[in-house]
Amino acid sequence: DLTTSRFSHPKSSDNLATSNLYVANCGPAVGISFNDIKAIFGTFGEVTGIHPADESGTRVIVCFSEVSDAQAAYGSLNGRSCSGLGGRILHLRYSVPQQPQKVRSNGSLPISLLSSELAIPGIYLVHNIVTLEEEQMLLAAVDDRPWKSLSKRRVQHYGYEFLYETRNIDSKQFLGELPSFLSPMLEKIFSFHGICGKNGYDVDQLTVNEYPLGIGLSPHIDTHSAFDDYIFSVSLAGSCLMEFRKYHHGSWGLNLVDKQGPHESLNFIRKAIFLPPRSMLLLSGEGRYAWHHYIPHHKVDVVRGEMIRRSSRRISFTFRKVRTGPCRCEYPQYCDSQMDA
Ligand code: AKG
Repeated sequence: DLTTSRFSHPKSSDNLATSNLYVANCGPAVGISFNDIKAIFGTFGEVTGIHPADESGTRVIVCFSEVSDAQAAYGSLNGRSCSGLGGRILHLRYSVPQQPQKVRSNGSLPISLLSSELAIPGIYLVHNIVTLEEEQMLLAAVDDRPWKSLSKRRVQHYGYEFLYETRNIDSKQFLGELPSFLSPMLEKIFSFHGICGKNGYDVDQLTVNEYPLGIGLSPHIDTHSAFDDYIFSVSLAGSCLMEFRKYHHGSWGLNLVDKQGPHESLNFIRKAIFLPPRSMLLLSGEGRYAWHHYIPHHKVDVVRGEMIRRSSRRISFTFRKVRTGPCRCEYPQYCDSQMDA
């Protein structure tokens, strides 16, 4: 078991001064090393630690020994172009340490078969959303269309192309309506009254992924500003495990006091669910906005002691609705709309 401290950083920062600053638009993913951060913030006082605020590499927590030093840095740097960082504009808030929590080290991860066992708010698994015949029809339809090869898997995009470099779509490049062979599936998706609202839910973007045996998918949260509240993913032809993880803020990074290096106390809550063929996973709410999802690169998944060999390929149909305005979710620390605002 690992003990980690966590931080929250409420938006109303002005009257909440603490010795910890949450800094957005700053981190290794935007070319700013921890040493650069230490050099800039160190001019305001003793910096005792620098921690990633999440996995994005673009947000950090900078800890000072004195509140007054954090206030000085806040006053000088927040919303201003920072000459030591090539003119980059940093967005700061005060960050509040929370009670340390015990976190499982996750040597062996229990695998859920039902979304009620997984117990992540907003994640639902529906078994047998399509019949065997519908599955064959859907596979034949996509196999009749051109695939685009990525380095490890093949994809097709409908409605709008998903751009992997930006993890977004180009809303000006409409590829056309979703094809009619999808209609039976869309009707079933829309029938999730109660979960998705009484009037059903419209989707206008589909990514089809083909995973060869042993290939998974790296951890990600679908970009908040790109897609709306509900993401539906139908598994066809094969099964896999999907894992979810939620980062404990402040649990890794450059801890200057304990002389820990980056990644030394990497710490997540992890959960996993088994996705059988013809099932549909719905990501919404906290599960869509605050949990990373990914597929381990396994040839065999061990589910409750049983070895389940993956088939030669798994095809997933991921349906999403392109967002038209900024995201206003309740998870600003994961939200590019609210960070960039
Ligand atoms: C994505 O396309 O972003 C996914 O997460 C696909 C998930 C899946 O293959 O089920």
